[in-house]
Amino acid sequence: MKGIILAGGSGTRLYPATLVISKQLLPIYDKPMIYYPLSTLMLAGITDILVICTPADLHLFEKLLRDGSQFGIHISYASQSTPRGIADAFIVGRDFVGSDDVALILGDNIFFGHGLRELMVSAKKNGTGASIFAYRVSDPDRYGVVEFDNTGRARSIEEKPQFPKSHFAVAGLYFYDNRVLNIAADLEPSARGEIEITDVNMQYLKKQALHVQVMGRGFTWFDIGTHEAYIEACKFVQILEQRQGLRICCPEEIAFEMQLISPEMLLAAAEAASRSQYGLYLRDLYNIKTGVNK
Ligand code: TTP
Repeated sequence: MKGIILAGGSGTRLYPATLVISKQLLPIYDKPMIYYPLSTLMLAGITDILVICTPADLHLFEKLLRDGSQFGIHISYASQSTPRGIADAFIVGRDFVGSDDVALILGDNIFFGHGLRELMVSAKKNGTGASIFAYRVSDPDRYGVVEFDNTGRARSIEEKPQFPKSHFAVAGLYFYDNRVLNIAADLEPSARGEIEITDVNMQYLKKQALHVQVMGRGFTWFDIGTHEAYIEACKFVQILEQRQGLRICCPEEIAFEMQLISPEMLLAAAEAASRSQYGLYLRDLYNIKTGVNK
């Protein structure tokens, strides 16, 4: 399965912070925002990843993430000339996906919770169709909203409805079979001029091939569109990391735990960031895992 991180967009709600730099390059507490969706895909076991961003930001993403080999994965890049909509990921990324299945994650979405890896692995295993996740939010009208029937199956999905039929928003992490390429290619833009991921999901729903799993209250999902959401996400990561002394969504650590990189590569990453707390964390990890501090 291939993975796509959609990290374009204009970030207008975060102006002027995002006037000259991509939202997904802003730090969430101790690391760039894009590390979080990248870590999520890595936890799902996806090692071939396409980053889609604006043409202006391309060189910055390449500078930050390089070819991915430092994380034991392969990262390639494509640019989206205008923010045509989330489903555009499958038009821009068509050649990259080829004949594979594909997972898409939005570059400004953070997922955290015990059991996330298992949830994603089961979504990946679903085989044909699409697997998406619903999360209860207090403001569903800002999202794609899923309505469930009384057996727990999705009955409808509506994009930003004025009168939402439930509190369950569709989160920005989607697993699709290869049919998504043709579904996206045939979409017409919506009234707001975007090709909508909700229209993709509705096609799967019509084919009775849409699996919607609810992420319960043990999970955290942030969608960083506004200044308030931005600072909340920063605070969340800070509180969690300071309380536990463990970092979350640290791609070097995930790569090491998943045996994608060697202890020597972990040490090299620690040395490259040696003057920061992040670097010290990687160094401690190396010491513990290689028995230096047993
Ligand atoms: P949005 O939050 O819909 O848009 P945005 O990030 O550009 O922000 P604003 O509304 O403030 O202008 O996008 C959600 C995510 O998807 C975000 O990570 C950007 C990305 N995206 C693209 O890369 N291309 C697109 O065409 C769209 C619509 C979004």
